[in-house]
Order: sequence, then structure tokens, then C-alpha cells
Amino acid sequence: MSRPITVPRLYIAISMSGLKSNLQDSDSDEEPEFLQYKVVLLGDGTVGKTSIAMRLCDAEFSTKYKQTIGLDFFVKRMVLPGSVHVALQIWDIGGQSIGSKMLGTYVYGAQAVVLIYDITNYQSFVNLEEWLQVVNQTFPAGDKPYMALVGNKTDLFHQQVVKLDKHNKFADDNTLYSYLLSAKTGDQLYNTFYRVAADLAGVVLTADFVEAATVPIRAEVVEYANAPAPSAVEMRPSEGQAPKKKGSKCEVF
Ligand code: G3D
Ligand code: MG
Repeated sequence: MSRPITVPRLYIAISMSGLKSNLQDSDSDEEPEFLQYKVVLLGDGTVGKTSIAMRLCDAEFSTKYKQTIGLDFFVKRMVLPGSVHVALQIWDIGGQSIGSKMLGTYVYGAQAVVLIYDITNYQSFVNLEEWLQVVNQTFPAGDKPYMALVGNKTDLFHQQVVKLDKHNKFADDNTLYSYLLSAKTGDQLYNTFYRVAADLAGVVLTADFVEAATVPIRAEVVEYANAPAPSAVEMRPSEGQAPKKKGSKCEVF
């Protein structure tokens, strides 16, 4: 595979500050500071990446959206114990395949990467090795982001073909945080991302807080207008290409 294109860290930082002002522009001066984290969802087509992002964002399971093209970009705000405010930028890579040259660009600068497979689709689990390679090629050894393994579609447990011991072994072998959830029912979905946010922010959760966190909080979706893939230039708010707020409703095109 050819070497992935990388986005200079400076541009990521500029993009983050643009996002921050988007998050704050409608609120008063008392708006709290948000810790911002880029979270990239990776995995084969149809494993449920978009469903997970949308469900997390809007607490609804949609069957209406089309197969994602390019990149969808969501922002999920959460409040962690100790009034730690976190904004997760959720990057849904859409229909990008493992061979796409843009993947390195998408993954670059991520604080967290979530490898997703469908528990009813064995090949989607096998292919995680290749998705992992994308991450390994993008980040130098010793500077890896927070890495998580997610088995989606647990509502279809009767069709499960990836057994738990395989899931656990893959997580252990590759030092991945391990989660199982259903985008359809929402089971364990919010908890999963709440834990990811807490781990990124260094906040220790008790069982009480996890339970309290199951109440969904509305999020915003931000979209790059007509941009199938972000480049360094496209991400510079100073050039009029800042992420466009689409309102408070989740949308996927
Ligand atoms: P992708 O973004 O990874 O390509 P999608 O995957 O989110 O588009 O989901 C692909 C299909 O899986 C969709 O079905 C979606 O409804 C379904 N799906 C996603 N998550 C779940 C889940 O947790 N449980 C079940 N049962 N189905 C799920 P369609 O039929 O619309 O293509
Ligand atoms: Mg999709």
C-alpha cells in the first residue's frame, strides 16, 4: 500500500479551533471549555459505522440514509464527572475502502480510532487486521491513539458468527479496548462512547456515573460542504472552508 497522505498537525489544530467556535457561537460567555477529541470510525462497509454515529448523535436508528460517500463528521458533546466537558468529533469514513489513499489523511491526528465489525459477518472481523494496518502505518510506534474494538449488531446475537473468545483475543493481541453494542437498539452504545470520552480525558468512572450517562444528549452534526475528502487546505477556517453547521438534527448524505 502506498504511503498515506498526511495532514500537518497545525491544520488539525486550526480546524479544532474552528470547531470550538462553532460549538460556542450561540451560547453565552459562560459556555464551558470543551476538551476536543477526534474519533475515527473504521471498518468494512455495512458493519454499522454510520448507524453508530447517527444513533450516538440523535438517539434514533435510521434506515433512511444512503451509503455514505466521502466523509461524515459528527460532534457529540458529553459532560463527564467533575463537570469535564468533552466534544467528540466523530469521523465516519463512509464508503472508503481499505485501499483508499485518503484513509491516512482521515486517521491522522486522531486521538481515538474505533475498529468496528459486524458480529454476524466473519469477513468484517477478519478484515480488521487490514484496518489496523492503516492505523499502524499512519502513527509511529509508541505514538498510537486510543484504540477500541467494537462488535456491532448485538441485537442479532442469534446470528453471531464471531465468538467472544475471538473478539477478546484480537483485542488482547492488539491492545484494544473492547466493546460490544447495537446501533439498532442502542444497547451499550452511549456507554461505550462515554467510556471512550472518559478514558481520553483521564476521568475515572464509577458504575453510578455510567448508569446516569445512559440518558442521551443531543449533539450537532457538522459537514464539509461538497467535500468528499478533507485536505489540509479545506480544513482551514481562515480560507472560508470551515465546517458548516447543519443545525441540531443529525443528517447524513
Ligand atoms: P456502514 O456505515 O458501516 O456502511 P451502516 O453501515 O450504518 O450503513 O449499516 C449497514 C446496515 O446494517 C444497514 O442496514 C443498517 O440498518 C444495519 N445495521 C447497522 N447497525 C445495526 C445493528 O446494530 N443491528 C442491526 N440489526 N442492523 C444494523 P440496511 O438494511 O439499511 O442496509
Ligand atoms: Mg456508512
